[in-house]
Amino acid sequence: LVASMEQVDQTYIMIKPDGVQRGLVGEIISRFEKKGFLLKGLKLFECTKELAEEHYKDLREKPFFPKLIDYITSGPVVCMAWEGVGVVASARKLIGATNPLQAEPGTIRGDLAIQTGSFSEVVFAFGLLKPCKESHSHGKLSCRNVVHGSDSPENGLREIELWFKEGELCQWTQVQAPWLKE
Ligand code: RTP
Repeated sequence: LVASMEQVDQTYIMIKPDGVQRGLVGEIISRFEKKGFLLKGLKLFECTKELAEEHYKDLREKPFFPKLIDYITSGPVVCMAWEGVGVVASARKLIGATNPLQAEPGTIRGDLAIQTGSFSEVVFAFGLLKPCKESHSHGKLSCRNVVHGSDSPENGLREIELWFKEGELCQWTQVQAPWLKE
């Protein structure tokens, strides 16, 4: 019964434009669903530059920021709110490391992505450049890693509020076998 006494959190998960373009929407939703988290909100959405900039405001000073904004606004994204005990950290584990080439097999990025920018991935493969977080991206777009997940419960709430309007989230509970919560 330990889990039921812990705090229930919410996290904002977003399938990025490359995930939508590559037809990975079902696969990615399925991983969170099968894990057992509760889906509270879901929509396909084309975001504005302003919204993308607000979402990533902590990265404003990063050299890859303009490319990151171009990437996130390059096509529709799938916005999701997921709820559960420990959902923020658990979702980050399911997603895997930021750089898909470094993400462990079994994670979403480890299983489904390699792309780190059109030019850079070739250079990385030969060890001539450090990928992603550790250096500037030389590709046309910032690190394409199919999915986003909030990095703290506070950011989970902030991001859900940012991406969803009132009335877009459903307050429902799942009828579960009692042993799932033991
Ligand atoms: P996310 O917020 O999307 O889950 O990613 P994260 O915490 O794993 O990584 P973060 O450092 O917050 O970066 C946000 C997104 O920016 C892109 N990125 N590009 N050098 C680069 O080109 C570079 N580094 C990061 C990635 O799309 C990353 O997910």
